[in-house]
Amino acid sequence: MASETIVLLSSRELDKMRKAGRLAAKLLHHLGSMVKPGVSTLEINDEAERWTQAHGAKSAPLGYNGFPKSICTSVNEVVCHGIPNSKQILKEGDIINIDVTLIVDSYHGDTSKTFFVGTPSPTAKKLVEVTEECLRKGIACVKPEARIGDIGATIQEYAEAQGFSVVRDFVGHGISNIFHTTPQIPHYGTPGKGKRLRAGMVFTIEPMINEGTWEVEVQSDRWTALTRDRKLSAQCEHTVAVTDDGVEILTLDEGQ
Ligand code: EYF
Ligand code: CO
Repeated sequence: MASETIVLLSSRELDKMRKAGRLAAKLLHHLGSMVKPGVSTLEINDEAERWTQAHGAKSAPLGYNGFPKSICTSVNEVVCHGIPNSKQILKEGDIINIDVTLIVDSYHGDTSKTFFVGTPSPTAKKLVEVTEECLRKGIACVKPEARIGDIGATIQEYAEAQGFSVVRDFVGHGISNIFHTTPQIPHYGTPGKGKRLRAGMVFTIEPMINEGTWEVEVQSDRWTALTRDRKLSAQCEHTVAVTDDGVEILTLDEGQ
């Protein structure tokens, strides 16, 4: 991180973040409807790119640090940053995280969700449900004067009580007209530690929860992170703003 300063967004900037967040949520919902056995992750990527351009937005991952595609598609043991591929065909029982980040009027909306391909195994179902609850519990910690460590501690306590582990190597991040900025938001930690939250801060919370070990490896493609034990990993993500009286989730679709 270039600086430890955490920028507070103006109400004009928050309006732009709302627009980007809402559009990202709409795209994620749309891509979720494509998740079926027989569909390739490249087909999902290509529809994301087509839809993004048709809505006058830009995909942030494409070309970011050289990333080759418009979305991340992380299947089963892939923790994050999976690269869509024509040879990767979804099959019954898989889980797939689709992670989209859109740029609208220079501001970013970043959201992800893990979808079931057909009927999940009992373990996959529990892992995804626990991951979604981790995100809900993390978001519920967000209010002025709370500490960044409160978010991670709450997520870690719940995930581990359910028999799962929390990935350490990737964290949530500040986001605005910059894709990744301060603060970092770990999904593990100690209550009462870390910087205090202030109204106007905007960041992602994006817990990656593993069936087995929390340790990850990065593949030789230099992007794809997978569990060291090759057991399942799930993730979900929202972009949130700290408000005067709590939190606003910026990446909700209408009706969510
Ligand atoms: C070695 C990237 C850089 N980073 C984050 C950059 O949606 C995201 N987070 O919620 C997200 C998506 C992408 C991303 C796509 C590319 N990157 C990935 C892996 C390694 C790395 O630097
Ligand atoms: Co994301």
